Amino acid sequence: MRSVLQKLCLTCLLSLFTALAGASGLDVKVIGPGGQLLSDAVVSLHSDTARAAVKPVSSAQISQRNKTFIPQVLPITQGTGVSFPNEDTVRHHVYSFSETKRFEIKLYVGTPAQPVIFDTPGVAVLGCNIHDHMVAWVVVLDTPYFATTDPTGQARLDNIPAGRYELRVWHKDTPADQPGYTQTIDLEPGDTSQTLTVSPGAPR
Ligand SMILES: [Cu+2]
Repeated sequence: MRSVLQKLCLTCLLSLFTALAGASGLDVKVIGPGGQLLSDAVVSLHSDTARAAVKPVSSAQISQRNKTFIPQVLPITQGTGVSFPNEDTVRHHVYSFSETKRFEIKLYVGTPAQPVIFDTPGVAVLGCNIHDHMVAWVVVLDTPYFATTDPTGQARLDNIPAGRYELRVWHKDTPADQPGYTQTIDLEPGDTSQTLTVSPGAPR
C-alpha cells in the first residue's frame, strides 16, 4: 500500500514539476481593424517540435441545423476525420473546392457513414449546393497547440512546452490572397500573457 502511495506522490510531483518548469500558457486577444473583438479566430503556435507532436483529434464534427453549419469555424489537427451529421429534415449537399481538401457529400439526410479525413494543412471552405448562404471553414493545423477566440476575442493556450514558436492568427474575414497574421514568440516557462492586434482587412 505504501509503495503505491509513494508512486502516486512521485507522479504528482513530476506533473507539478512539468507544470512549473516545462509548460507555459498564453493569452491572446484578437482585435479587428475597427477595434472590434473578433470571435472564432484561430490562434495557433507552430514549430518543428509542435509539428512532430501532431495527432488526429477524435470525434470532430460539423452538424447542419436550421440550414446552418455548427460550428461555423472548426480548427483541427492534420489527419483528423470530421463527420457531418444532418440534423435537419431537408437534404444538404456539403462540398469543398479548396485545395486543402476537395470533397462532396451528395444530397443526404442523417449522418454519413464515413468521416472526411483532412490530411493537408490549410483552410477548407465548405458550402452546401442547395443552400447558398451556408458556409463554414475547417482550419487544418500541423500543430497540437491551438485555440479559438470566444465572443470577447480571447483565446487561451495551456500546457505549451516552453520554446520558440511562430504564432499565427486566422480569421474568416482575412482575404484569401493575403497572408494571415504571424509573429515569432518565445514562451518562457510559466504563464505568459500577451495582447495582440490583428488586421484581417476588408471582408470578402
Ligand atoms: Cu443545405
